[in-house]
Amino acid sequence: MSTNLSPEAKLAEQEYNEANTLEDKIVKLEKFISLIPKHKATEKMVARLRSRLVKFKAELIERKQRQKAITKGPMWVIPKEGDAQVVLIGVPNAGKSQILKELTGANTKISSHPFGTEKPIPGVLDCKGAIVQLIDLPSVFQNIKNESKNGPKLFSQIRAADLLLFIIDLSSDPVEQMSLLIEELYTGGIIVNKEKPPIELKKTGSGGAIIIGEDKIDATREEIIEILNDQGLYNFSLKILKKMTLSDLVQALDYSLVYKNGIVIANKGDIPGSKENYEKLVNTFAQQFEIIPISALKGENLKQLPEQIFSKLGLIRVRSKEPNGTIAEKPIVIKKGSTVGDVAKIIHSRFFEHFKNAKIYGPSAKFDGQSVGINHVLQDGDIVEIFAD
Ligand SMILES: Nc1nc2c(ncn2[C@@H]2O[C@H](COP(=O)(O)OP(=O)(O)OP(=O)(O)O)[C@@H](O)[C@H]2O)c(=O)[nH]1
Ligand SMILES: [Mg+2]
Repeated sequence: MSTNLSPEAKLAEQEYNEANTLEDKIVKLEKFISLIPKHKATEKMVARLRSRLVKFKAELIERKQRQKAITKGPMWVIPKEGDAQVVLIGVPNAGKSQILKELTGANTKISSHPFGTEKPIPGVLDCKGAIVQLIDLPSVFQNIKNESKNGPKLFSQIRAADLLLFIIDLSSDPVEQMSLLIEELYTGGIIVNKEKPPIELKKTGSGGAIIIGEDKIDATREEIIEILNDQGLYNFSLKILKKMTLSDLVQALDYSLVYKNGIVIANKGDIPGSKENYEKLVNTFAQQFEIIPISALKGENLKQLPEQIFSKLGLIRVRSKEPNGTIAEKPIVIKKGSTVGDVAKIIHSRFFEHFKNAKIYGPSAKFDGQSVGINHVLQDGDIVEIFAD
């Protein structure tokens, strides 16, 4: 395997082969993989090694979960409250705490020194009645996974979030910051604004390997089978749904990965030179991310931020109208695509079980008071009046 590798990579390979604990194997294998030059000739070898890494990590997670059931540590990660949880991610001094304070009034420490925030601090954002929990986080820095004792907890907090806000400091290189944040999150198993490579995998009791869509992947049948065998799968049916590489397949099999949505908030727009940095950021990342320029310090562009955040959460706000004509003050917050039936269930099971019809006022109604059935799809801002027997 080690032909054409640099002396450092060969040494790393040897160290990996000699590692005998699971943790050590993971660290050494990650290092070895990072030292292999990435090009066409090494692609399959890297995919194979990554697939082994996936297996080791799955074993480690399982072991940790068993341990966690026995020992419970002190609370650091903030449990979700309200309708959604959103986290602020950025390098030291980017302005995360300042943003939390301006948007929610929460009491968090703002400091001109880096590493001012030491643990997550929550604030509450009222998005036209929807309650969004906004969380200020300690900063992310290079190799945080291994260099910070809080790294794993920080990753847990981010993994639980419904939306990630990347706070970028426009007074320094924004592309470097974004690249670092994306890379560091990846080491914590977090992938941002990307779709999981689509496959369908079923374990079968016998019959060996059935592969459908083999032509969509740039690899031989044997190479695909090897990867699945690495995961302990010998009898399976695998359907590959889109064009992908062997590395994509390994990623799709890695159940430790989470896929998150994120937007970029480009902060410190008041500083001279920030405009050039903003343009640089847009040129490199506008395809993958929505980018919103602000100045937290000067309060520029902050007013519409709660609505911009809410619109990325994939939720809608619906208010119910009672028989006496009063409209509920607090909206019901549900997933986009929800129906009148979903709302009926939330209000009272009786409304769902004995549903007759509903009247709709607002964006999804053709006209105010339109009568609709149980499967009518609602939109943000709708008012619903449900009639039941
Ligand atoms: N000029 C300018 N300064 C800002 C802005 N936002 C924040 N700052 C300043 O930048 C410094 C760092 O702000 P914080 O909010 O503490 O940064 P942080 O991202 O929370 O930093 P850590 O918690 O250390 O990771 C403070 O001195 C803030 O006053 C802004 O929009 N413009
Ligand atoms: Mg802070």
